[in-house]
Amino acid sequence: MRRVLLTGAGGGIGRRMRKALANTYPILRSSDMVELEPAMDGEEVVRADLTVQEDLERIVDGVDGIIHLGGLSVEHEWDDILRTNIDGTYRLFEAAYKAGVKRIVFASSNHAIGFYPRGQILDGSERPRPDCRYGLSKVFGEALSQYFADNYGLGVLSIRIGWCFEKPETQRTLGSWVSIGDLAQLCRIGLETPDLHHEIVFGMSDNSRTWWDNKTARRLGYQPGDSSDIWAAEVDNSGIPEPGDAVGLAVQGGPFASEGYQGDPLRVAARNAQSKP
Ligand code: 15L
Repeated sequence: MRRVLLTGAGGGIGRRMRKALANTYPILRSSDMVELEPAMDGEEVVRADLTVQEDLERIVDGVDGIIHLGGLSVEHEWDDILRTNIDGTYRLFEAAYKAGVKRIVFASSNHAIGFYPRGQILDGSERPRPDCRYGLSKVFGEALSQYFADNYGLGVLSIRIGWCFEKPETQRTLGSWVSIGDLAQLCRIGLETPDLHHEIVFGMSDNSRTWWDNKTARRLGYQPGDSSDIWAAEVDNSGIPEPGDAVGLAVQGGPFASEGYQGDPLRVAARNAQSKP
């Protein structure tokens, strides 16, 4: 890997990932549609809109591998999800393949499986259960990754990222927390593992209280260096109620599966209808 493209480099994870990957590859090409901080040593900074074809072709040119964090990272109206996360991701993969890129790390999300009940252990082999339109777009991205691996021979790692913030705040995020260092390690596994076809792993640290068995990541050599366990007592004693309605509290996706999430009127009507005797 000589030149690695990082899309979404201006987002919450992207800004930290830039620093975590600094000096890992000879050139890191960081791109986003928003203005980025000035380039560090060994970095190129490129302004690009993933919904504009010429921009896509420009950012993938001369690249060996891609970490695709770009796109919408929470629920939005369907038209926006369709344009950015579905059409934009397809076009990025296609442009990458045409430009000779061999590896992609796809930032999937735990919301691809957010409607599984809490307590059910998942290992990535089960069928998807998206908890919102955003989660649905991540299921599309995982299927797209499989298709590009099977059809075009691209090596792809889909990472179902959990809670990648400074620290966990709720019982749910104690299970799904991932440090930026551990997530960077997973990205490197996706870019550097020889003979990778397509695998789905969980973007989580070494958390004791979790619903995910990350055995595929371990098989690929993942050795997480962090754990949410150090915050377990703080979260247990915080007294802060977990956000979400009864459905959200019962499933792994939490607030993303809750009635009020992003004010989806269809969901509100459906929940009302379901709760009638
Ligand atoms: C995600 O996919 C989001 O990008 C992030 O902002 C968090 O909300 C996270 O999921 C979560 O599961 O809470």
